[in-house]
Amino acid sequence: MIRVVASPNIAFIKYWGKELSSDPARVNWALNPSLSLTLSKAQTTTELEFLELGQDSMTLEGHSASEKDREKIRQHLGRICRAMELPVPVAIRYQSENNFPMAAGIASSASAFAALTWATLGCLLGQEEAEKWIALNKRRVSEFCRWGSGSACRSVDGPYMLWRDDAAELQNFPLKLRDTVLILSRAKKTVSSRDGHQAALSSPLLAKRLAGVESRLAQMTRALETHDLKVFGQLLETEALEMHEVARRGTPSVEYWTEDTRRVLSAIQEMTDRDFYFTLDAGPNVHIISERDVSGELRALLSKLGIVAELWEDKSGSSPQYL
Ligand code: 2P0
Repeated sequence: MIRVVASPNIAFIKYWGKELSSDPARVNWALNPSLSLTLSKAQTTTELEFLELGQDSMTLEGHSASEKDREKIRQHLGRICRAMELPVPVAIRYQSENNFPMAAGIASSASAFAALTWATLGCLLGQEEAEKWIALNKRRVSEFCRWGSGSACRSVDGPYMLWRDDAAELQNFPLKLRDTVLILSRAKKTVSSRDGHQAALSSPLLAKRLAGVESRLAQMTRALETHDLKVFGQLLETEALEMHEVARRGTPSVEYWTEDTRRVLSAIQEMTDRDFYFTLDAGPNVHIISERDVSGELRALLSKLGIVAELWEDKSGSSPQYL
């Protein structure tokens, strides 16, 4: 039995829009490069066992997995076994839990598929061999994760990951950043990321975004390398607003924000001389990226606005680990 823990990531430069390709090697192939911060406190813990007979047993968050989730897990595991040229198990026991609220606006698919990839390799090769193989084949492992969910390919290491084409690689920046999530809504996402990616393709703003995203990435990379938090923050916010505007202008229009999202963002934008900056995932919750602990200021801001919201205070993290 293999036990593994993996963390999700928050994108600074977003993956929004993927290729429509029937080539299995190009599944979840992003239209643009993306840059992310791997978290540490938010974790998915997955247990996996290959069985020689019997039937699959799969539980997610303590409940028997849905048919759709079973299919996804089976498919992902099968693809890795075939890519490794090793036999697909007759049956599996799979159990996975998150320590963060699913509706916290922290992408659970990234940590879920990173954990499943590590767990599958652990079952196939044995933990010790898997650790060695992963260390020697980081890009390949990132590619395996991508097959499950695009953003998962960035959860293979950290803190900073750059995903370009098939896989993501570690970046070295001198800053230690944290992510404080203002959980404004716990409601389930109205539009899945999958449908969001699809709708983005019809957005009249997508072409312009794609033409400019490399330049924004280069500027953000420079800002992170030179420890220029202010320039980084401005680029971070422009990027988040742009992704959501692309989504909004798609057909169908995808709106992830709530009234509280709008109010919080306006109030933050009005604050002069900030040293913390916002970004958003595909949801209404606001992620605040900063170097220092800004939870006090954020609580004061929420209270001033009369908004009741929990904070999820996270820091930077790294690669999944076997337990
Ligand atoms: C990102 N998001 O870069 C962007 C920004 C959400 C907003 O990646 O279809 O769950 O599984 O490849 O990775 C969400 O998309 O989509 C996402 P799939 P995924 O983090």
